[in-house]
Amino acid sequence: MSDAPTNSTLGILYSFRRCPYAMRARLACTLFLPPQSLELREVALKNKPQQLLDISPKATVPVLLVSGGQLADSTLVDESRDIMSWALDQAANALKTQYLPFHLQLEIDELIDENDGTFKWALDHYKYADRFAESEEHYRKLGEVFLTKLELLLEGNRYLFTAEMSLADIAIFPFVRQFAHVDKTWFEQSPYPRLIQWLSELLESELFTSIMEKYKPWQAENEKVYFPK
Ligand SMILES: N[C@@H](CCC(=O)N[C@@H](CS)C(=O)NCC(=O)O)C(=O)O
Repeated sequence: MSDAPTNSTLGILYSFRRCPYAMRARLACTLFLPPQSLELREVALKNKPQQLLDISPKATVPVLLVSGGQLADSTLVDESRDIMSWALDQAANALKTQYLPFHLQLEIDELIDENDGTFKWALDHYKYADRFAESEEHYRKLGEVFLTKLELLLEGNRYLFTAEMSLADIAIFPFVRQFAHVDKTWFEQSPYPRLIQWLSELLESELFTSIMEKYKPWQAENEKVYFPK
């Protein structure tokens, strides 16, 4: 069976439901692509399909294989931020202007860099503190540097940079969600009321619900799942 994306879809998205990087890719694809543009392949990280390993030796998710007719002509996009950019490139100009306003591009990029760098490091250490030298509180404090920054941004706007959702919100909230889930009681009473509200609105949105639908791990013989709905 050929593994090339079919001509009727824009490509194949390998994803993992609970991965925050995969969430941001699914969020962007849902916002910027027409329904059923992609074939979605849910991956079990402990049992990655050979088709994924063949196209992407580093084998992280998400991975997007953009259709090129034949597999040899297809383009591999194996970083979540690049998948977001690719999806935004497919969108109409009005969406591009909303989600990545020209005058904010640098700031949005820098905030996502910080999320993916120091905040993700603190998040992983907070979540698995028993594997590291310092206490849970120590790593949580390090993560709070970023939470404080987000809280300040939200003082000025409903979303991180403007009154409307931008790429920054989509790229970052799946990671804040993980941070909040380490100790929900602590998060709920933490001194970040705007952040709590922002996260709760995003988590309750139809957009988030739609990308969290559960699928069985992909197998070539199963019926294809198309995405977004
Ligand atoms: N820099 C990558 C990171 C992706 C990543 O690390 N994803 C995790 C899952 S959340 C993964 O695939 N890990 C590989 C594994 O667990 O085998 C991106 O932004 O796409």
